[in-house]
Amino acid sequence: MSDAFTLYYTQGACSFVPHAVLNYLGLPYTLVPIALADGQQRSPEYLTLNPKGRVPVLVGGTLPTGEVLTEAPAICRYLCAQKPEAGLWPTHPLAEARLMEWLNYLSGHFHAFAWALAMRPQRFSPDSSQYETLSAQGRTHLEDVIIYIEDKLSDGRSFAVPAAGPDAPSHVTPADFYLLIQYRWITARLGWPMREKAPRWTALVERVLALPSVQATLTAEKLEYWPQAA
Ligand SMILES: N[C@@H](CCC(=O)N[C@@H](CS)C(=O)NCC(=O)O)C(=O)O
Repeated sequence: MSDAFTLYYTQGACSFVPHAVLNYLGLPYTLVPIALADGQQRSPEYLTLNPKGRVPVLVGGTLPTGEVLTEAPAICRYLCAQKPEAGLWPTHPLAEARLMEWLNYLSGHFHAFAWALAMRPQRFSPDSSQYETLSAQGRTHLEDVIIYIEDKLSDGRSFAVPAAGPDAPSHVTPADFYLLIQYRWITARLGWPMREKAPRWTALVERVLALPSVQATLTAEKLEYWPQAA
C-alpha cells in the first residue's frame, strides 16, 4: 500500500478508536482535525464530505477515489482488513460476532443512547424543562452500562472479546480502544470514581494503555491521562 489514509478526527472523541487502529496496524495516514466545539462538523464543506456531521471519517488509502467511510465500527473493520495478520479483528466466527456485539453496544447503546441522553438531552426533547430529568435518566443508564461491563469482564479475560476456543488467548480488538476512550469520557466529563465503580474495566484500560500504539495515539491527540487511573 502506498497511499496514506486520511482520518477526520476530534481530540478525545470516538474517532480515537480508528485512530488507535491505524497506529496499532502501522498503516500510513494523515489526520485532519475537526473542531466540534466550534461547530466545524456543520460547516458546508464538512457536510459535503459527511452529511451526518460527525467524526470519524476515513478517505484515501486503499479506498477507491470518492469513497467516504463513516461510522467508527465500519472504519475499524475496513482498516483491520488491510492487515489481517495483525489479528486485531478476529477471524473465528464466534469471536468476530462477539466483537461486533461489543461494537454495537458501545457505539449504539452506550454512545448514541445513554451517553447522548446524559450529555445532550436536547437531542431527545425540544422542551428544555425536561433536560434535567432526561440527563439524570441517561446517567442511570450509564450506571447500568458499567454494571454490564463489569459483569462481562468478571471471567478474568484480559481484553473485551473472549478467547474463542480453549487454546486461543484473548486478544486486543477495536472494542478495547472504545472501552478506553469511553472510560475516559466518564472520568473526565462526569468525574465518576471509576477505580471504585469499575475495577475490572479499569484493569482492562490499564492493559490497553500499556500498548505503545495506544500511547502514540494519546500523544498525537495531546490527551493527558486521567488522574483516577494514573
Ligand atoms: N455512530 C457514529 C457516531 C459518531 C459521533 O457521534 N461522533 C461524535 C464525536 S464522538 C461527533 O462527531 N459529534 C458531533 C456532533 O454531535 O455534532 C460513529 O460510531 O462513528
